[in-house]
Amino acid sequence: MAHNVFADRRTRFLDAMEDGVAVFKSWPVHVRNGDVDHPYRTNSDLFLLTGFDEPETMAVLVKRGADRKYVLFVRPRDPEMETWVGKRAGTEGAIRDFGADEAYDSALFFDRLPGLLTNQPRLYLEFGLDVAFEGRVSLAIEALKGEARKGLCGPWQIIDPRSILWDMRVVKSAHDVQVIEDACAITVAAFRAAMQAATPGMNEGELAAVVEFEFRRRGAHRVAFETICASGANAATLHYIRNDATLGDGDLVLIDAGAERNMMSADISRTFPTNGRFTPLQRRVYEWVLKAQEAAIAAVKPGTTYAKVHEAGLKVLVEGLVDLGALKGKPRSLIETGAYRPYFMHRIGHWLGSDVHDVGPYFVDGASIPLRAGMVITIEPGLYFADAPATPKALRGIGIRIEDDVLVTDKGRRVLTEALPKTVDDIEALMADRGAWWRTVQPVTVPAGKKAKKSAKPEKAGKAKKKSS
Ligand SMILES: [Mn+2]
Repeated sequence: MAHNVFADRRTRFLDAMEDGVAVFKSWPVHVRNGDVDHPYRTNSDLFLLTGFDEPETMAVLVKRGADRKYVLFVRPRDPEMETWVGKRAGTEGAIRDFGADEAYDSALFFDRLPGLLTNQPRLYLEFGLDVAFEGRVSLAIEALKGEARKGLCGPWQIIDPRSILWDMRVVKSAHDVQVIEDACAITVAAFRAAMQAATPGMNEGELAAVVEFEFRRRGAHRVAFETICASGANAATLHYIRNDATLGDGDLVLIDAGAERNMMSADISRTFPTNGRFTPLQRRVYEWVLKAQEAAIAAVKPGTTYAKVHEAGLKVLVEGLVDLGALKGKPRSLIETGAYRPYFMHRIGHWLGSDVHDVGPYFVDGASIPLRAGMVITIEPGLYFADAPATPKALRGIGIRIEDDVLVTDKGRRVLTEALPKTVDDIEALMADRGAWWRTVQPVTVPAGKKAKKSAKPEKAGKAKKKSS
């Protein structure tokens, strides 16, 4: 069933492309240090069209009228390497499990490329990503043109397939939405845990680890992005990932995190008091951000624009800044002059999907694009008061962002992350039994009985050995 999803996407892509050849390449493995690599994650476009997540992969789609072909170039089976780093699909697996019409060893890609490109009118290739690879491909095309007297020619046009894929990806299928909802459910559970685990004196990194612990045991394959866990004034750094300060009593902590599952992301932010109770001033600031978020979410519906959603949130934030004494003047002119920017310096949100900041246009010909059912957008207003001389004294060290993931529906919107508390009262209620998470944490993904039996065997064998020696 799962593979039909990828076959469907290939069909949609092939329907949209003109006659020619499309080549997609996996990302390279990146060295971290010495012989340690960064965790591997392949190119989202390649994955969405193939479901194949191994490195050193090229996917080729060929179209000539109704004639279509799907070729995968993959790492060959290698028993020794597989012993060290895990199973490979190999060429047989690429055909049997991933639906390729033909499959070859990836080392043969440049041998086979001229044959694939010969007399094709155009090549679809993502460029600007791997210039060495793209350079070799263009040399292969040039070499074919040198064979013109033999009747061979390479494609005259190179088109970036993202011209098709961005449109395909920005409107989610029912299946895409379901996978995003899985990632959202995991992320909601992790944030609940963090709220119930937080206590002053903890380290930001420890709290971030609670979030990521919940991600993994609930089925996330990785984080969608580095977890941000920023207490006090650290929250004024939008993408703070040092996560090494101590949570101060009376401080707020801002967590912005998302699980990735089956190559789809969630992205949530919540800000809450480390000790479970907002101060009156924190509550005031928080409720302005929440009001702005609610206004922006309420603006989400088909036919409206991204810009209008942004403006709906911005208007409330600026009213808040005036109410809080951070700005003086009429909200309208403060928006026109951009006077609010020291306290709110980003946009209201972004597309969400396989990439956390998902692909897809926001503007076409300078005009903000209309929202369509199936789009998923994050709504994440914030107010940030850095610990700086220009910031009103009382507000310094307060940084608040509230972020939810919102699906545009036929009639309006559905907040995919609405199960997570976000009013002051609901957060305080959830945190009332401070540190409860540490006392109640139980395994959720491992069926305890089965696993315990297995691991008991070698233990017994070990004991027996000890006795006999
Ligand atoms: Mn976000």
